[in-house]
Amino acid sequence: MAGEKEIRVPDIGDFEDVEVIEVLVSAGDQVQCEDSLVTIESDKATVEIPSPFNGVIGEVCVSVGDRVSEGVLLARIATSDAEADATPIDASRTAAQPEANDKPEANDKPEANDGASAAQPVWKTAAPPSPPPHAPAAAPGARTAHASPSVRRFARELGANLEFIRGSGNKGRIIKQDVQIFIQRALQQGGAPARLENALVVEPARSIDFSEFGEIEIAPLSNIRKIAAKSLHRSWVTIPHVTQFDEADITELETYRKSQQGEGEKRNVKLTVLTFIMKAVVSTLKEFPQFCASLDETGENLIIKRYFHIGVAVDTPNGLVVPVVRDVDRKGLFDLAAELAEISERARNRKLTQADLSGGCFSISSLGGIGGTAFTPIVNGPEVAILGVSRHVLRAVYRDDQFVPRLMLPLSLSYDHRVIDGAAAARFTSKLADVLSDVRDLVL
Ligand code: CAO
Repeated sequence: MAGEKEIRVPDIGDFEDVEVIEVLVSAGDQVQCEDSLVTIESDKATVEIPSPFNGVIGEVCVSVGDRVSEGVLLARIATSDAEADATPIDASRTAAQPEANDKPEANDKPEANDGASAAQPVWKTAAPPSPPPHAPAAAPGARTAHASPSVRRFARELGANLEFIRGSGNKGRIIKQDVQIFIQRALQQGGAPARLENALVVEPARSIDFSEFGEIEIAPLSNIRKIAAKSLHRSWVTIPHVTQFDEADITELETYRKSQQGEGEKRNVKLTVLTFIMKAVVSTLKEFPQFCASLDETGENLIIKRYFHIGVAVDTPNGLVVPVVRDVDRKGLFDLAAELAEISERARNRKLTQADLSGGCFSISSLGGIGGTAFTPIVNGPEVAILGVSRHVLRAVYRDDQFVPRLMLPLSLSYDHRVIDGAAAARFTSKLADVLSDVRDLVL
């Protein structure tokens, strides 16, 4: 008989109060008998509940998160004469079936191991994994991936995130072949693992026409900025960063530096604080070799470098570049100062070569000449740490029962927490502060 029919949760064995994890249809959807309507999940299994009729869904009576038991109304469906005459599937067949019976949907392409008969209510005995901790919550109206448990399992095995796959099956359902094509494309594109499961899943940015709100100007990014943006972004999303703050008393260092001004003028070199910091960093790296290192591609080995090439962030009109000063341990302060001036000049004039930009062990980003009290620099991967330096400040420091004026240099050490523990980072900055406070270590 034609008319409206109710679709209720069939006998689902010993399962009671089971959560609806997916609603696969909406009001107005045309469904065929045995098309899946909702997926429910207990701690032992997931099951898709199929429609027992052909027809058009009039109302969906459950939502994701609802808990259901046998007999609960799932949906109302308008059936035609012929459809109503179709034998509804035997609800009792939904009782837990082994995973081997995980049948393909009518729309799936035949799969060697997935059985050949038409779809039945599909059980899967292992609960699906939780979404990755940083996966965004589905936004209202976000596309929900529709796929059978067998396809979901297949996607999970290959690490493919169904949210990013466009289904070619009936009503956009994702079939096995869609997953295969997605993985093939991902591998061809090289960088695509960023879209795979367990990787960071980022919603694409919305396109906004800002001119709707006022006058705008479009300024294309320089190539330097685009290249820097890519590596900064990669470091930001792939390295778990922590920043350790500290300060160094550089009162004596500054007195010494000023005393060398005459010598600097003779040599035509300006001995800046940064030169001393580079030497102090190398001296500290020798004591903490894990900061002078990179993780290999497997992430299982630390490659410790026995050379001391230091990258220095240089602010140029076209954007940030990080040329590398080689063998800092083997160079004197004036030679280093001259080299730093020369390489930063070439950076500003866009004269750096690839060799100038490679081979660094550790980077320093000094904003001291500009201002600020502290910041959180991004590790210059594949290095594992970077030192940020801010503007020194003359402060009253309580020492030996009295306040004394001391020149204090703020240090901000960002590090890769996969490689470096917080305690090691605190020891590193303490040691660095000690070295900076005793200028003899740097001069001798
Ligand atoms: N505190 C106070 N003053 C400082 C200082 C500090 N920590 N560091 C430098 N200065 C002073 C210098 O003494 C100098 O003063 P005088 O002109 O009076 O002598 C002035 O600031 C400018 O120094 P400088 O910038 O010419 O030299 P430098 O060796 O300190 O730095 C360089 C060289 C290339 C690092 C710098 O020019 C630069 O580009 N800094 C920006 C780096 C950057 O953008 N980092 C951010 C990257 S992450 O986004």
